[in-house]
Amino acid sequence: MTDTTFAKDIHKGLTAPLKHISSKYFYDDIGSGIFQDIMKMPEYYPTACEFEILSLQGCRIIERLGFDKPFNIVEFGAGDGIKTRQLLKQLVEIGANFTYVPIDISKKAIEELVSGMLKHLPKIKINPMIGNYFSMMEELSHTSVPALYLFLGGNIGNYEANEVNNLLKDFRGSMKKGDKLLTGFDLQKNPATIRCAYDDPKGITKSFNINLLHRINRELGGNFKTNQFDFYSHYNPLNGEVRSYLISLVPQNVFVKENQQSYSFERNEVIWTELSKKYTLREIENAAENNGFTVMEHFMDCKAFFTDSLWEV
Ligand code: AVI
Repeated sequence: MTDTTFAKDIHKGLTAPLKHISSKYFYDDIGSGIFQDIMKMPEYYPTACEFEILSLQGCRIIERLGFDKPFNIVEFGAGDGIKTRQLLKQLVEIGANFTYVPIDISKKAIEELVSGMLKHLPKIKINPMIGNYFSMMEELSHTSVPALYLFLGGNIGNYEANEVNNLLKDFRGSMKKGDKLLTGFDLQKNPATIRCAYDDPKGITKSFNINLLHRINRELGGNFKTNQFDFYSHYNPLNGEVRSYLISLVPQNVFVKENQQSYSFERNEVIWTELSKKYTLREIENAAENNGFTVMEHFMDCKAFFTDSLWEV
């Protein structure tokens, strides 16, 4: 079935002066599968770092919540839930009275997450919500139950600075006094480490990007010849930004049936596909303060590559 928003965004992005496809379109079923492979790559450190934080420091995070009555743990975009499970397991062990509320736009993703979670933690209370984050948050903000909101995995790094502020302001607007937000931020580190994570020797990240073109072919009737595109990723240590691109190797025209439109590419013309921002602790603190939060604690892995930063309102 055609997704018309997708068709419109592709048209807008491929007719812009700097061609662009939003990284949110990486995650169809095939792209989500490739992302699972990325998370298993030895070069892609964020997953292992956050797993370590939640496994080894979960108790300390729980202590800092200070909730003395039943509470919700609300998670945005939980993925496969393996990392979150480390935290929930520790809550179950201490007999905490909580309900896990995973939110995702995809029914399939939620169903898989819930069955995986119940397989490992059969006694846990789960109240899954399918839909857009903000309408779900709006709904939750009307309850008097305190909440810990989780925005893990470094997803915040995929948003531009103005989008980060809008997102945090929206979170803040739906949170009650005493609610907490735990956000995963990838930290600035040796640029060579970051470069390898986003341009791996096996080309898995390249196929993650090329899948965007396959997806346009599959869903919008495009005729991209994907072997005529290369992948390029660049980390700028001065601003902490990884930016990734597809490069047209030859001058070419690509027709997209759904849009009844041909798009022309010059040789070496780029399509920008992703931002993945790496933060300093100071930048994280500024983001919190500028959007009405107070930083309680940064929970970092032993290499200080990644932080789950706990904020309160
Ligand atoms: C989902 N997101 C946090 C990943 C990241 O690290 O920015 C997506 C990704 N892109 C390339 N590798 C992984």
